[in-house]
Amino acid sequence: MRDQNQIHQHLRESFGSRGFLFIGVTDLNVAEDHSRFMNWLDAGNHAGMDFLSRNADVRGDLQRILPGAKSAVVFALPYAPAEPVRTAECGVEAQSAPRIAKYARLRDYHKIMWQEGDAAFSAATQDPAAEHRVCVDSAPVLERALAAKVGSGFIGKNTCFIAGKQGSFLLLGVILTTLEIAPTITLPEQKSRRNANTCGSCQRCQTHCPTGALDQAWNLDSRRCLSYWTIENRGTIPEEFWPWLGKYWYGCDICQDVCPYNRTGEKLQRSDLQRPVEKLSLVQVATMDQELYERTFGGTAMTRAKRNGLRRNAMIAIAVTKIPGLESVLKMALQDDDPVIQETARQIMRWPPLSS
Ligand code: B12
Repeated sequence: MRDQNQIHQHLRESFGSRGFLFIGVTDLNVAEDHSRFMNWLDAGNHAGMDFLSRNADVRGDLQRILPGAKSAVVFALPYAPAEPVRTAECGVEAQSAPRIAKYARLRDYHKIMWQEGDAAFSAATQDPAAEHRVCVDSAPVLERALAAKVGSGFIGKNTCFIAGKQGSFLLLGVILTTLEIAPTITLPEQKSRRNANTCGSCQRCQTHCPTGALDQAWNLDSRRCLSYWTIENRGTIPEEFWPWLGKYWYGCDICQDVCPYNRTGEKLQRSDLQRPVEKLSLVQVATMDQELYERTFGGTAMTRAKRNGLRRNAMIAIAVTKIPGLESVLKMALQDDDPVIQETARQIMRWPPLSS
């Protein structure tokens, strides 16, 4: 067997030279995390995300994703902007204007992490006989649980993986491999770290979450999470959540923005991943056709919400922040083919703060 410290060192260098953090290596035993995941599902915390319940069993048995897999290598892409974001996206200049989550400001991270994570792993291990599979949101893998097992970080009360002083503005990738690589920390060490409450008495994420989604520490109820409603949900958005779309109209970073570990966190190292901010106004987003949508949002993670999801969010953000142009947006929306866009327009017209 090759010197394991040397393999770890090669992995660290190979991922590091591509602007990633090498988080570590772990075995594939996720039994404890999987039972936590099942309890979370049973309590309905996944809201309408059926993709989580569909493959629920597979998440506990990673050999079903890559037969013969023995180890998982975890790496991360830091994405906190190097410069503080002063101007909000979509042409609105005020500090308090509706914004999008930080990760969404990049070119789509999935493709970058699949391709370059694969290259980093192959260059470091140089074993053509071994099989591997790179997973970035693309397979039923508990990415945070694996990250937390490798020792260079922990799960915060906001449920995010926090790499200590490097913070949590990190996107995670997991590479399952048939290679047996020694874990970066031992089992007893894993256990003691898991039980350590590294957030201490801090509850900032819980108290600042405007919608109470972090009802208990270490538990996120997606039915109350703005990120769920603005990205994953395909229907209309309940009005009780609307006021907060005036702050974030796509995704939400509040529970990480307030986390003390993010004061000094790792910044995006690769400027090539930043995409030029389009100067579209929210009115343009709310009324964009397919061509403008593809030109503006194609190749970014924001396509997850699809064109009509972005339009729906923008319509609500306009109504909430009283940006001029609502009347013409509503007129168009009432004639739209999409029932969710039509219904959102009707909701806005009867929304008490506007109709009174
Ligand atoms: C579904 C999903 C969501 C859902 C549900 C989020 C949630 N908290 O469960 C919604 C749409 C709300 C969401 C939002 C966001 N998401 Co998301 N999401 C996912 C996805 C696809 C699955 C997560 C999942 O299985 N959730 C179920 C819960 C029960 O599992 P879990 O969060 O993984 O928690 C496990 C660990 O905490 C583990 N565990 C290990 N050690 C310990 C120790 C203790 C004490 C405890 C309690 C638990 C624990 O046990 C849990 C169960 O296995 C993952 C990708 C993936 N395949 O993992 C990305 C992922 C979690 N999301 C990510 C991101 C970036 C976000 C957002 C920041 C995006 C945004 N800005 O809007 C927000 C953050 C909101 C938040 N506080 O979680 C990143 C998180 C990176 C990180 N540093 O943690 C991931 C890993 C995607 C990626 N490839 O990087 N997301």
